[in-house]
Amino acid sequence: MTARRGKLIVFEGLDRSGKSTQCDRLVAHLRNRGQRVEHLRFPDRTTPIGKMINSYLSGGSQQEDHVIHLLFSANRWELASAISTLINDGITVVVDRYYYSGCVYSAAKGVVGMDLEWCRQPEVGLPRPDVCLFLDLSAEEAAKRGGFGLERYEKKEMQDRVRELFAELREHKDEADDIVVVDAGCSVGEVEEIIHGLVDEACSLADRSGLPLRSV
Ligand code: NYM
Ligand code: MG
Repeated sequence: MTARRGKLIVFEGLDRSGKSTQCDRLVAHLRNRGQRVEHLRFPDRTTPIGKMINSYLSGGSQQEDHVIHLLFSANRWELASAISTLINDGITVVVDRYYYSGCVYSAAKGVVGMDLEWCRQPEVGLPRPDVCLFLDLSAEEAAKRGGFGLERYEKKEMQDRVRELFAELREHKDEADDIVVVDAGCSVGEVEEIIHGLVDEACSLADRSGLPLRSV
């Protein structure tokens, strides 16, 4: 029997939608089951590019809109081959935000020419998720969870637009069935249960198909 490859599982959603909590819980759950799991998040603020992104998000520096978009993308590309290696070695990778955030947050700024399609181009070729779990919550509900933070983009109008664009991205011809919407308005435990079911389904589908890791 050939060893199974790991799976690439992505969490997406607005700020305050519960992604980080659910990521932590899924990682713990899979590890409890004896699986080898790596937990990543984007932006990865620890690399030199990630430090530039962190400074931009926290208001410490300015960046031209195309430039910051490409830096977010480059921050994924610097980890792309490491992700592929982990997966080929049988390790599942759980990621808190990925290129979907990259597309919608940049496109939500409304810069002329920077539509979803333009924003998606630098991401083409990245490791493609087995499943993207979109934790769906309105900006109003998200704001009730202790309010948005102080980072750039954490404003109601921006979050509303981001949510609309996530919906548009789900209709994109190349996103096929990768993105699954999860109602993030339920309790943490209920959302977790739903996620376990969806992840099991996506993982067994990948195992049955026997397909190698694909590219965006
Ligand atoms: N963000 C995140 C982007 O604008 N582009 C990207 O490619 C990614 C991965 O960064 N408001 C935005 C979304 C968030 C912010 O993410 C920081 P987090 O998960 O809140 O640390
Ligand atoms: Mg945030």
